[in-house]
Order: sequence, then C-alpha cells, then structure tokens
Amino acid sequence: MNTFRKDFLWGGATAANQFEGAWNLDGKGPSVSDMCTNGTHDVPKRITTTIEENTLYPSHEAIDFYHHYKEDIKLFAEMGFKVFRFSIGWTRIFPTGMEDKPNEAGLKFYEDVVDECRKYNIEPLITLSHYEMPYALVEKYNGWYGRECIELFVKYCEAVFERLKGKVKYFLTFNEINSGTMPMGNVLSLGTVQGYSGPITKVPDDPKIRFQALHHQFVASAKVVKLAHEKYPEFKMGNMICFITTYPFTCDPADLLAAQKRMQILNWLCSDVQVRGYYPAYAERYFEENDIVIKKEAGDDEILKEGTIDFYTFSYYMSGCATTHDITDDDKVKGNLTGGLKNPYLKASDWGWQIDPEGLRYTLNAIYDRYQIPLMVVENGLGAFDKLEEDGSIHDSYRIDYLRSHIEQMREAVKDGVDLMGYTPWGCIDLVSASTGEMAKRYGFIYVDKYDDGTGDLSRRRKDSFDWYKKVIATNGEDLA
Ligand code: BGP
Repeated sequence: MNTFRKDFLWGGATAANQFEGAWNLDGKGPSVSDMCTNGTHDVPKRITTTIEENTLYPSHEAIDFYHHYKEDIKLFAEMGFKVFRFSIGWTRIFPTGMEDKPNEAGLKFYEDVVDECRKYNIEPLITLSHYEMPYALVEKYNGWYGRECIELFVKYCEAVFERLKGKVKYFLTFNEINSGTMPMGNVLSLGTVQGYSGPITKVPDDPKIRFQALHHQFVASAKVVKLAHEKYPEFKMGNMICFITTYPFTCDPADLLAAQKRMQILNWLCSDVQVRGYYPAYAERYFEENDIVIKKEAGDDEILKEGTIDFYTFSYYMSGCATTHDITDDDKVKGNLTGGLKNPYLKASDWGWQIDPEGLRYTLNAIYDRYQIPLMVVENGLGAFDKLEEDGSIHDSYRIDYLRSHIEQMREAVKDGVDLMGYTPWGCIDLVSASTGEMAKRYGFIYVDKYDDGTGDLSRRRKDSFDWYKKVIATNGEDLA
C-alpha cells in the first residue's frame, strides 16, 4: 500500500511579516502589515494610514527572525526539516515597490537565509507575496486595483529569481490568493484599503474592486510563472489556496447546492484559473449576479493560459457548513478568513476554528481528482495557548494530537492515490497571528519568549511537539505515537 514518498518534504512554514521584525532596517519600506496594530481574540486589529505613537505594531519586531535566522534554522535542522517555507518581503527588495533598482541589503539577507538552509540540506520553499504589499502602492494605486502593480511585481520577482537561481527550486506566487474572493482579502492580500484607517473587519468592501484587483493578481502570477518557465527551467512554480472545506448543513438538496456554490467561489475559482489557465464557467453567473465586470486587456487571456502552475499548494485548518435554512447566532462559528456554521460532529480550537482531520483527506482527494498535479499542504496547525512551566518546558499534547490526526488522514489520502509532495505545518516557530496580531495564539514546535504587550526576551525553547515531530520526520511519517 502506498505511503509517503521517500523524498517527502517534511518541514514548516512562516511568513516574513509575521516573524522577521526589523521592519525598517537596512532600507526596508513599510508594507500593509507594518501598518496593522495588534488585536485580540475579540477586538479586531486596526490598519492605520500613518504609524501612530504609543501603539503596538506586532510586525515591527515580531520574533526578530531577521537577527535570529541562524539559530532558528539550526533548530529546524535538528528536527530534521527537509524543507522550510518562508516568504520574501517585497518591501525589503523594493521599499516602495516602485524603485528602479533592488535594495542590495534585502537581496543579501534572503540569500544568506537560503545559504543557511542549504548548509543543512533544507530545501527552501519561497512565497513571493505573503500578505505584505508595499504600503506606498496602496497609497498610489489602491493596491492591486491598480494594473500598474502587475509589472512592478514581475520586476520584483525577477530580481529575486536572478539572485536566488541555482539555490532555490520551489516558489509560490501569492499566499492564499483566494482571500481576494472574501472581504478580508482587501487588507490581507489585495491592499485595496487606500485612505482607510480603522478595524480590519470594517474595511469598506466593493466586490467590483476586489475581483478586478484579483484579476490583476492572476495576470501577475501567470506572468511570473511564464517568466520562470522560460528563463529558469529548473524552477517549479506553485499556487497557494486557503482551502475552506464546506459541507451542506443538512441533507436538503438546497443546502448541497449552497455548499457547492461556496466551494466554487471560495475554493475553486482561483485555482481553476491558475491550474487550467482560464476562468471557470460558473464564474460568469456569479459575476453577473453581483454586478462584477472584469476589465481585461488584450493579451490577458493568453497570459493566463501560458502561465499555469506546476504544483498545487494549500492551507488547511478547519471546515465549515453552508445552509439555506434559518440559523441563529448559536449556529455560527469563527474561522480562518471567514466565519461559517457549526458542525455538531466537530470540536473547535480556542479561537473557534473547527478541527476536522477527515476533511483534509476529503479535500486532498477532491483537489487531486480535479487537477491531477502534485499537491502540498503548506499550512496546517493548531493555534493554541501554551503554558511555559517553571522549568522551561512546554507540554503541548493538544498540538501533537491535532497534527497526528491530520498526518494520519494525509497518509490515507496518499493510499487513496493522491500525489502528495510534502507537508509544512504553519508557524513551526511561534509567530504573530495574521488574523488577530496576537502572540498568544501559538502554533510552533519552538516556543518564543514574546508576549502580546510586546515584552519578552525572544529566547527560543523546544516544546514537547519538537521531539515528537523530529521522530515523525525521522520515520517518514510511520511513527506518529
Ligand atoms: C493563514 C495565513 C497565515 C497564518 C495562518 C494562521 O490564513 O496564510 O499567514 O497566519 O492562516 O492564521 P492566524 O495567524 O490568524 O491564526
């Protein structure tokens, strides 16, 4: 019976804005995430148009990977990582996104990080854009709504490719590109927040603007993939989708259709474009019914066709339900990027994300059936409160249980015939939460002494899950005990 490939890429995932810190060092410019304050479980974080005094901006220091990368990569190597997913901060390379020449210090930093990975035979997996477009582009163009961003992004990627060619093989274009199908995408990925200051949950939302901005990202992604294929044939280019598996709330056929519609728009639309090279048929009706008219320029359709990706990657944390029936507030549940309906068969994390390992097997099968290209789970994990014991240990058995149950289901999916390349659990080292800006929502195998009020000595400690994951990797996923 099939099990994980011999060359299965076990590792972990991070994002520049959530762990690097050094937000304004060595020439780096401000990105959208640098303009975001911290929030909590119940109070949403804010985006501001200028940096306010006496306000905490968690990305500014984060866990200071910028100055700790050698120590951190050494710890990843100790766990046996085969791959390390991280993102490049666009504003480290082009501080406003609009300069003619890249910032040498920024390129050098990422080259050093890559060299450090290579020293331990860790394969870098690089996300080119992970929730951090240059804030100057928000001010000038309303983020990705401006078509100008396409060429600026291609220029940035080319500078990265030129510097890292020969050292890096795997790239992802946009993190969770489908967040642009949801209002939260305005802040996180599209930067369509020109002039807005306030809670990120209240950003004015216009689907016409959002889907136009998303179209520009599709074109930019395809152009970058095409460039890579033509100029750097050794590169493998992937996409990245936030997969929100959705079930019908009841067996009423109307609920099945509601779930299907949600799956189409939220989960499939973007990857249909990125894998197949054109907008799916169902998008037309959705656009019509929502008054969305995508302005395309001559050549866009060809570019989308020519820039299809080589492998499909996604994040998976939870599932939700959809219904046409009346619901009460009790039926609602929080979740990643968007809320959903409570599934009575599932338990939820402390942040209300419904834990559903079998949903991961279902999802892997559904994606592979649709596209038949290699898949990778590049984010998965449990955001939880951890307790630091007096002796410095952290007993995170709940995290081990979560990860074990998901790896078991990945193994089942491989037996089902899915071609799975690798697994990089999210936040392999504690980092700032994307949705709330908290440190208290921890995912790591490595505990970082950093707290919600900005205090902490930034020291690193191994949690119980560190040794557990090390064993999982050493046995290629056989020993999950
Ligand atoms: C994904 C993002 C990540 C990450 C993760 C966990 O949507 O790609 O950046 O943060 O979710 O979410 P959170 O940090 O909100 O718990």
